[in-house]
Amino acid sequence: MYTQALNTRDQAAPSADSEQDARFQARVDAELKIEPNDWMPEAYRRTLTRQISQHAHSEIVGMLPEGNWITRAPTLKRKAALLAKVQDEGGHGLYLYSAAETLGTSREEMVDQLLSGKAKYSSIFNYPTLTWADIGIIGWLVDGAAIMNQIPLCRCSYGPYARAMIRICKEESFHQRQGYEIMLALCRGTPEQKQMAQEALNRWWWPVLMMFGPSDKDSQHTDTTTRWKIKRFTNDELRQKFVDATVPQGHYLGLTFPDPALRLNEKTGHWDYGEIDWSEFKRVIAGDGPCNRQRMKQRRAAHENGAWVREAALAYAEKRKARERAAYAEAAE
Ligand code: FAQ
Repeated sequence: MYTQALNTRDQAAPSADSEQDARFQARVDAELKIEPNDWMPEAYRRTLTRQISQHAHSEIVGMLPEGNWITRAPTLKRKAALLAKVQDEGGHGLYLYSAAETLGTSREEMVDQLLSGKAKYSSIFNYPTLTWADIGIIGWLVDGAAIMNQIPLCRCSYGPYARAMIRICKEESFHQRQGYEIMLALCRGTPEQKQMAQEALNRWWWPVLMMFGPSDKDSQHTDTTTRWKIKRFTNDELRQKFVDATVPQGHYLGLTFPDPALRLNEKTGHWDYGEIDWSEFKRVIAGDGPCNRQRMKQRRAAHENGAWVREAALAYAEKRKARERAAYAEAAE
């Protein structure tokens, strides 16, 4: 474990109508935070570990599509911003693994689940970054969608997750702006640059809408996670908020969205959009997207190549501990 071991798994899950369950739900309903050493239903612990670890894996795998462009960024300024952004994503993964560890699963176990293909990560990171405009699109749309989904998570009932999300959202906001600024530069540039921006939007728009998860009627976890105030909005509610916020931004860039059904509904005030191809979503999360195999191969190689760093860090920590123990013993004599 990389964090202090705060908790172990509950041995026996109490029945759904137990007094403990009722007290727990009352705390959640009163908007009190649940902390690592508080009693919690086993299913709450399990679903939070699932969601937070998937979120951590998404940040880590999410470094790959953009990492692909660090050596090819068009200017020094763009390279510096992209490097900082990709490093932030690595940092987000680490805060999130730490938050998940407070629920009793070690980071090693979570990483093993990712590398063995058991754990999911966001579908969006299985699409290729073919041109520089894709880097603009990832910032504008992927980080934009991430913020829409993650701002409500700052109010999540589980304290360590909620607190991690506050810092993450601040950083995501910079990521979104740098992406939109790349898009602005391309759209105000040459006709070829504008065309590159349009083509990137055409390729990424639908996969970004899929990031919010299956439609509410197919979502397995939303009912329980909203009752426990982990999620505050459903997948479809967040998707709609994202479409409403993003379409005017795209129009300001002078771009068109690849959806003939997209129109402002005068009655509701929302942008109506066309049918999402859920068969594509299912294929991608089942491991058969355009880049799934490549992403996992790269992650496994990075993990193996980093083994010596982990060993060296552990050996150094042991040495420091031994030195501290010896100093205490000497002082006590
Ligand atoms: N991809 O019942 P629901 C980022 C799975 S971070 C893959 O609706 P839930 C930053 C879901 O896990 C992006 N799988 O599930 C960045 C479940 O499978 P399971 C990640 C998906 O949990 C930017 C099953 O489908 N963000 O972008 C996806 O209530 C730029 C049924 O679904 C988070 O993780 C998907 N898109 O709602 C980094 C935020 N959608 O576990 C680099 C936290 C659903 O039963 C560059 N997570 N599934 O096997 C959440 O808010 C939720 O977990 C949802 C899914 C909304 C993702």
